[in-house]
Amino acid sequence: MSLTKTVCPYCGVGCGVLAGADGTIKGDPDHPANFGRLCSKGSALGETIDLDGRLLRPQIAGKDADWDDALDLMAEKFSAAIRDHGPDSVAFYVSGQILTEDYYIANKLMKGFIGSANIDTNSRLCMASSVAGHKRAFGTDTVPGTYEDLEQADLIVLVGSNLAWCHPVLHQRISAAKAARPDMKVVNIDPRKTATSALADHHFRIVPDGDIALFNGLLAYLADTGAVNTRYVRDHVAGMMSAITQARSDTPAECGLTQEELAQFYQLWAGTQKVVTVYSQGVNQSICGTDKVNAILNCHLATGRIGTPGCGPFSVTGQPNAMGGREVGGLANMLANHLDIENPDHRDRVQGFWNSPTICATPGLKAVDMFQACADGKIKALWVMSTNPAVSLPNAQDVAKAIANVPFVAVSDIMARTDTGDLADVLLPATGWGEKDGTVTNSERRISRQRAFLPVPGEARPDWKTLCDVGKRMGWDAAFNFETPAEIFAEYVALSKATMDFGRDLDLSIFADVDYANLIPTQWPKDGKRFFSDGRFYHADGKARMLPVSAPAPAPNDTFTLNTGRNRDQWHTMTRSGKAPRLGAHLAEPYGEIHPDDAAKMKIRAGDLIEVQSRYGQAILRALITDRGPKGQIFAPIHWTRQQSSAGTINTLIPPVVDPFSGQPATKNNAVTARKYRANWFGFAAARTPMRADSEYAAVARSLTGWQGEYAGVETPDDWEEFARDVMDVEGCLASEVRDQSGNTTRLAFYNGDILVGLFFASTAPVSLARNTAISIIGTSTPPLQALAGRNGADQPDPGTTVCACLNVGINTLRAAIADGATTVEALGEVTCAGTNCGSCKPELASLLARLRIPMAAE
Ligand SMILES: Nc1nc2c(c(=O)[nH]1)N[C@H]1C(S)=C(S)[C@@H](COP(=O)(O)OP(=O)(O)OC[C@H]3O[C@@H](n4cnc5c(=O)[nH]c(N)nc54)[C@H](O)[C@@H]3O)O[C@H]1N2
Ligand SMILES: Nc1nc2c(c(=O)[nH]1)N[C@H]1C(S)=C(S)[C@@H](COP(=O)(O)OP(=O)(O)OC[C@H]3O[C@@H](n4cnc5c(=O)[nH]c(N)nc54)[C@H](O)[C@@H]3O)O[C@H]1N2
Ligand code: SF4
Ligand SMILES: [Mo]
Repeated sequence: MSLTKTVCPYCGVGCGVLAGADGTIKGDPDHPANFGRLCSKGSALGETIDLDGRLLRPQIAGKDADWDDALDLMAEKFSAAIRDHGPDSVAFYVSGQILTEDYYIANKLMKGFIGSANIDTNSRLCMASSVAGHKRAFGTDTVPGTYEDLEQADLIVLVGSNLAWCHPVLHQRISAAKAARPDMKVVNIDPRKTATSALADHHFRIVPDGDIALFNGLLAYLADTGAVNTRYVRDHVAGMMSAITQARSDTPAECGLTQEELAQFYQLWAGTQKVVTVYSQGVNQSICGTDKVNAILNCHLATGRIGTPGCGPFSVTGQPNAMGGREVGGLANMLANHLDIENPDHRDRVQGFWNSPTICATPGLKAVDMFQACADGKIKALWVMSTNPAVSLPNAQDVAKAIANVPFVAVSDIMARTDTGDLADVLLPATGWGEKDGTVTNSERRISRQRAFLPVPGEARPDWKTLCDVGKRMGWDAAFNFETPAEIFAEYVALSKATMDFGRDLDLSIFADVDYANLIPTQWPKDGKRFFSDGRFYHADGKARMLPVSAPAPAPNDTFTLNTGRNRDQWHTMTRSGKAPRLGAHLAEPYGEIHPDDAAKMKIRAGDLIEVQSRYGQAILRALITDRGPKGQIFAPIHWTRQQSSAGTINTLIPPVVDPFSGQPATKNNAVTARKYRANWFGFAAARTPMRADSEYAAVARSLTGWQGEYAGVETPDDWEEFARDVMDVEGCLASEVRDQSGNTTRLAFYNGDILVGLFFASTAPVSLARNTAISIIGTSTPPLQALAGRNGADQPDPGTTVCACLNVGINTLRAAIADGATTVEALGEVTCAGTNCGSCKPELASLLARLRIPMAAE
């Protein structure tokens, strides 16, 4: 079958994918981001394109509706709000996961026609501090790095980045480069030891938000040891002395590294010309995120380590089109094509080009403020597109209430049920990945085509089309009269040409007259052109700026710090990755990583639950006792929503506190309290059909044979069979039950004929059961006694929690292989197949080996 060239819809690496309508997914060997590689999420894309759970028709007030009615209602409600309350009474909240063409239209409609800048994006939660830091230092939001720099560097410093899980193909490229050039050094700066630390020569356990103290210390060291490139600074940089003076007033040791570690890091950095500093959410998502960015940029500018191969700061973008959104002006404080809202010449030019009746003159509401305005009743009509703010914004519980408080809410999504969609007056079905066409820009400014390879399901429509249809119905026919994404792209490129004389970095002229259908992945401004190689920046004097920044006073916290982030195999709020059973199997529940000493103090044992609280809300999480993180810190993933869990939405705990320059929320370092959740019962269920996450603690997930669920509570249900029937769909099925004599455990098996369709285990202690075995016998005719013993017919060993998601290899299988003598990741792969497909689990295989490997006689 013929395969279509497209790009992966997940992370900002932007890997090329060859995809077929039958679900075939392969890495595109010709794509310069991945040269054929894919990670576990990319490899499992074929499992997420089914129509299960999709929104296939518009809905008004929860009922199926015609597109015409939905669009008329949209135009009517938005127009009425603007007429009665002014343009700033409406808002769009969009996403780094829409295409550039969607983004361009949303921005044009809001900024040029409605005349407000109240359009912001989830990139505010993601990249805003990098944008602000770049603008302060370079005069524009340029990401100068390329992926090849990562392979050419002699030192890569990964700051606040779990690249192994979050940008796995870049991680693979770095590990391949390091294997080929063992002298290459990698340093990882993160309060936690992560899968990424395994690749690093040094993991430096920084205290939360210690980054400015660390990099200011580095700047002072560079100045003190004569490592500053004085010629470069004289010609190309302003502000160095004040930055150094400020840096000297900080105490590096406050960052948590020992004097030896500081000396090691500073010597390595100062002594290596080719340094790339990669940074991500541990830097951006902070109360001082913008200053952290500038603390890093200061060191690169002071040494002239920017604009040459193998050198430079590199903010890696999270979402597939985070970069495209920045380019088209998706943020509330930017205008299209890297132009400035505050600059009247820029505004006039864009307005003239759009031939629009108006143009916003001041920045609009940034995400957190936008939802506060919703809560305050200032927003009368809101359109959310391709993002799930009721889960992903801080203080998520109140954000959900704020959305519910808006008189008219429209949500464009591909899924029928999301926590945000559940609050909408109108649901607008969007075509998803594989069904839609357009462009995205990856972390290295490479624009690639997403191409459709699937039929459009139901009545779904591309987001750009829905936006145009609403624009036309609001009275702006000519401006939104687009028939194809190619026409929109052409206008976007033309706008870049029409504004080139402003001398901005964003130059799309190579895309003029491009063959859109056959566009090959291309970097702007031009493949091979390097930004800042001539030492020219975008401030009026052509120089870059070093900024004086100072470390925040260490926040006294005698309770716990809550750190949040990502899992290897899930994507954000799981609306897509949650569909793939083998991805769900990696970590199937909302969990909190807690240090063994803290757990011991709180009498928490493996399998127990912890209750985490802040003044904003609470969550209940499975305790994952590990010394990966420091004492006093709990790390929890961001993925669980109210759809799959009853108490796992982590943002209910996070305060809506933001960086003062970027407005980006600080979601990595917040004070919480924690204690053991005193559950009186625990339950586990496996079934063929979906389950309900319904009890004080509950989490459901796809399994290889259907669904699985974990339950717990304080109040013990009176009747276990009734409870099990309530959370599982086993109507009309017969139940077999086993209780132990003490009454502490109850086991129920449900049969449809002789087919086992559901299993439920309840206990007064955490259910200790080989989950994978229970799951594996669902749908078989395993007889009741065996089924209730949690064993399969053949008495096969339990493979344990999945480590390799692609080939479904469990931890017990790996342990056995190590016990049998496997000593390398390759050997494990040969024996068990683990890690031999996408390779995303290799860091975990390596750390498992490090822990369990039998020492050789010579060691
Ligand atoms: N598997 C997977 N991959 C993804 C995503 C996903 O959902 N799942 N999402 C994508 C998106 S949108 C994004 S933005 C990226 C995010 O990619 P990353 O930023 O790499 O991921 P996170 O897990 O959010 O956070 C990274 C690390 O920051 C550390 N950290 C916390 N506080 C500090 C601090 O004060 N200083 C330092 N130095 N480090 C700190 C955390 O311990 C964590 O390990 O991932 C992208 N890739
Ligand atoms: N505490 C904490 N909070 C965080 C973070 C953190 O590290 N810690 N990270 C933040 C970051 S970096 C990010 S990027 C955000 C991510 O958070 P969100 O953007 O809220 O998460 P997603 O699940 O990616 O939401 C995307 C939605 O778009 C839908 N969708 C998919 N494709 C399409 C399409 O083509 N069209 C339309 N209309 N809809 C589509 C999906 O079904 C889904 O509902 O979370 C942020 N929140
Ligand atoms: S690294 Fe993985 S998730 Fe990111 S673009 Fe590549 S295949 Fe997709
Ligand atoms: Mo992100």
